[in-house]
Amino acid sequence: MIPTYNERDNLEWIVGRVRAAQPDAHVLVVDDSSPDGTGELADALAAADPHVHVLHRPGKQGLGRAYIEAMRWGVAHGYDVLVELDADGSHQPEQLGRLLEKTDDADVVLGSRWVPGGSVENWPWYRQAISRAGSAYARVVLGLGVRDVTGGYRAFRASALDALDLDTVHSHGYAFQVDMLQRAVRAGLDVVEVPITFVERERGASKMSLGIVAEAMLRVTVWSLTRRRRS
Ligand SMILES: Nc1nc2c(ncn2[C@@H]2O[C@H](COP(=O)(O)OP(=O)(O)OP(=O)(O)O)[C@@H](O)[C@H]2O)c(=O)[nH]1
Ligand SMILES: [Mg+2]
Repeated sequence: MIPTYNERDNLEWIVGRVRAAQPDAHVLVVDDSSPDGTGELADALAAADPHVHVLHRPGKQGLGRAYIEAMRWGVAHGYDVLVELDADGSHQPEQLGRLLEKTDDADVVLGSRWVPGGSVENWPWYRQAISRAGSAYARVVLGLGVRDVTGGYRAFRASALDALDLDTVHSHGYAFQVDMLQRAVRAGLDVVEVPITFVERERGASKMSLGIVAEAMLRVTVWSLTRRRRS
């Protein structure tokens, strides 16, 4: 599942890399009516390759909504494993095999920057510090026992998605990744991390914003308080 918003310069490159790395896998592009024509390019790729599929959404509604729709589509079409992958090259398709291997004995496999062997390329020290600190905060206050809490390179066994109650997921950016993870942990699913090398985007504009970071911090804090009140 590759969510896209204005990724025309990256799409063909990333889809080609997934197809080369995992020839049996199918690709689902989920485009939110990108003004730059990413959706039309995705249609052209799908027309030329039966392993490529496209969902068009009416407007930019955030990463979380796009992934939920993609997951429902994947379950409805009978796929066994559903993988989240950014379009900008940060998640290397050549490392997809590492995640897929582990889905034999885990329900959720996290591509992790912050376990031994994992790393980030081309991030300034302060961005690494913010990401590590954000993960540490969410890990501690939510009791998650996982190093990379906000990462977006993840594989889910389709059979495990029921336990996550997708209907009630309302978070969008990094908060979406934290939300899915805490649901998996609370449901008692097997969650494992595998090291990945995350590469900062080279082309196209970032959709990361202060709002996305604020949403994540606020939601994590609220979740931690409700969790404490319950226990
Ligand atoms: N469909 C859809 N895709 C989105 C939306 N927002 C972001 N994306 C896609 O989600 C992926 C991750 O977004 P990025 O902008 O790379 O966010 P990021 O990785 O936190 O930020 P950078 O490190 O600056 O790249 C990319 O493939 C985006 O095109 C959205 O609202 N809808
Ligand atoms: Mg990115």
